Amino acid sequence: MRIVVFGAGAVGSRFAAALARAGSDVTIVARPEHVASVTAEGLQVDGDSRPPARLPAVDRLPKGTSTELVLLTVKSYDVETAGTAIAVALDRPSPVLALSNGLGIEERLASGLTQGGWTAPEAWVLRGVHTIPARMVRPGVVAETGRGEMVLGRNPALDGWSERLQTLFETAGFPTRVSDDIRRETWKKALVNAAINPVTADHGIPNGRLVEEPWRGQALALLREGVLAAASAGYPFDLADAERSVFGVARATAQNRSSMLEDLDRHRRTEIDAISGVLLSTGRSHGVAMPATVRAIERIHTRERERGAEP
Ligand code: KPL
Repeated sequence: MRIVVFGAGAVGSRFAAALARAGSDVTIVARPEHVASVTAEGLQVDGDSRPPARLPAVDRLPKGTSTELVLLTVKSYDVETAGTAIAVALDRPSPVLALSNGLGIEERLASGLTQGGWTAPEAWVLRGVHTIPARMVRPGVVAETGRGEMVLGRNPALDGWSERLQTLFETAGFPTRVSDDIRRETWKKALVNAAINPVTADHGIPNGRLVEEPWRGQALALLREGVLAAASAGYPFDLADAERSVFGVARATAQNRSSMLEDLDRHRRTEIDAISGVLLSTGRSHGVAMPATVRAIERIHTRERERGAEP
């Protein structure tokens, strides 16, 4: 399958390398320094003895690009702009699988695609969520930092695509399932991110250390509030199940540094607003008190300022 991975940072590059090795014809759209290394030496997976994956890399998608699928792996705050760039560049609409962290991603993507000229963007958007971790070692080299799962939603306008993509990801080595309720899966993943990411980013610890105190207690306080907010929006979760999900992901990605911690280390803006920020505004609008979430958001914004994060 011809695939464009739009926003190939660490995670997008892990997918790109695995899909290319499994036989897909993959192009990545990435930051200029990553593009330069991949173009010169290929895309290397750290510790993999095979030669680097050779694939086209560009920092802008050229007009008239032809593809069968776009994997969207940009940061949540870039989803709308990316949608516009995709719609402007592609020679005709194709399915876009949105894999970014956070809530409200489908709406942002549809808005971007509309601004780029697509008339019925909802017909092309598929949502997926995953817990597959990766780290950018240096431009051109990505590390696989644990195990995870891909969950794909459905779109009635894209009949059979979810199963087709399930096979695609499974063949590339990623455990994948199709869900009939991707909105709920998106909330569940947001709860996991809201518990893991701010705590690991604030304290500079890998995900595995979240099982230890005092971080465990901090993550649980965020999770409890997140579960109340999700319930207020019509997505009830059992707290014990949610706890098992959070600590299951923390263990399966023990060596990984969360994307929020990596963002701070690279002086980049984090996704705190699309994760904890949306949980907070949802909870507040239903009268849920969320003091731990308020503090976590403030701490991460302070860290962003301390690191001089790009706006
Ligand atoms: O989604 C992640 C992230 O870091 O953003 C997890 C799965 C928590 C891996 O770190």
